[in-house]
Amino acid sequence: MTKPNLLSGMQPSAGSLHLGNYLGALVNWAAMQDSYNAFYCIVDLHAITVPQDPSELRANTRRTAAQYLAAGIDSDKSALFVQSHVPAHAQLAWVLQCITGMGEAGRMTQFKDKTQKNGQESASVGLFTYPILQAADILLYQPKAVPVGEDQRQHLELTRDLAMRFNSRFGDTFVIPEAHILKETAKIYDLQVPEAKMSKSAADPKGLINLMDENNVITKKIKSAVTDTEGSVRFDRESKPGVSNLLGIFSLISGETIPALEARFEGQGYGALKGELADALVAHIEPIRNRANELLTDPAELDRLLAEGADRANELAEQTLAKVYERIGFVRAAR
Ligand code: ATP
Ligand code: LTN
Repeated sequence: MTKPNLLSGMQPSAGSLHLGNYLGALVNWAAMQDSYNAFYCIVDLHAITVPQDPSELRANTRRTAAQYLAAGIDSDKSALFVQSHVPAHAQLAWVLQCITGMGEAGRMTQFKDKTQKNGQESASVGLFTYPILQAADILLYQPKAVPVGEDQRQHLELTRDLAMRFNSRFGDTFVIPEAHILKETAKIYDLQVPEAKMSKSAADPKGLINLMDENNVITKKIKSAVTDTEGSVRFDRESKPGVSNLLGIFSLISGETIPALEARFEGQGYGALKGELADALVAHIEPIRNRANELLTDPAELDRLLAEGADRANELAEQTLAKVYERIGFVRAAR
């Protein structure tokens, strides 16, 4: 039996992925690649919807690829590729923009959130059409599943709406994808502001554990994580967000359940919990960081893997785009 397709992506918008990206997305991506024909994309076209430094963007694209691979994405099983290497993304995005209503696009909350600080006047048109490019990313690969975080639910709904609209106007073309939203435990919170999700755009870098952080930095950040004054290690998201976040991270890293961890640390202070968690994280992250750094010493080999991934992606993407062009009424170029 052929495996169903799957697609997901992340922006190369920082030099390192953080523990939220890793536990919330990447671990799951690695686990799903056996049962799906998976396409994992580094969405550099999306990254330029906000100002980017060219040399940093280039470096961050390779660094993101290295971290995907180091965290277990297997380039033999899955197609790992850079979005700008597959021209069909921008081409399909144009077609989809022409069947999207202004009002519909204007309801996307991510655009509203991201323009809140500086106002919509200074935002790029690309930031406004971001979700339509994301719909193109997805629909080109005819995926059944799209594993994303809860924050992406609205973009997936738009993708489904556009796919159904195209299919009903022009004939069956796209598979209608399902969002595969990760379970609640995989939401990792900021270590300094444990009510907010861990995010690349956090104000204080001490709130994030990065996959590329050195061991002593990881330990220091865990030891200075915000807790509370009660002193007992127990899970209660409402009244003990800091300790609950540490327990959640510990459980995902070690595979132990939260009740088992609560029992283990009963009668001990937060120092013991933080000490053991820091050691567990260092042991888990160090080999990933080392492997990523090793891959980054040979950018030519990394680029070769990405080119291979792009070949696989282009093959399917071009088929889908050709069907779309045919259905919409474009004359095929004579060869
Ligand atoms: P930014 O803060 O710059 O918007 P981000 O750190 O939130 O970025 P994205 O690149 O938007 O990361 O997300 C990549 C993937 O990681 C998405 O699937 C997203 O749902 C997941 N993710 C991001 N942050 C977390 C988190 N704190 N916990 C769990 N999953 C997360
Ligand atoms: N907006 C997404 C990144 C993204 C994506 C995609 C995710 C761009 N294209 C296609 C899944 C499928 C985010 O996670 N911030």
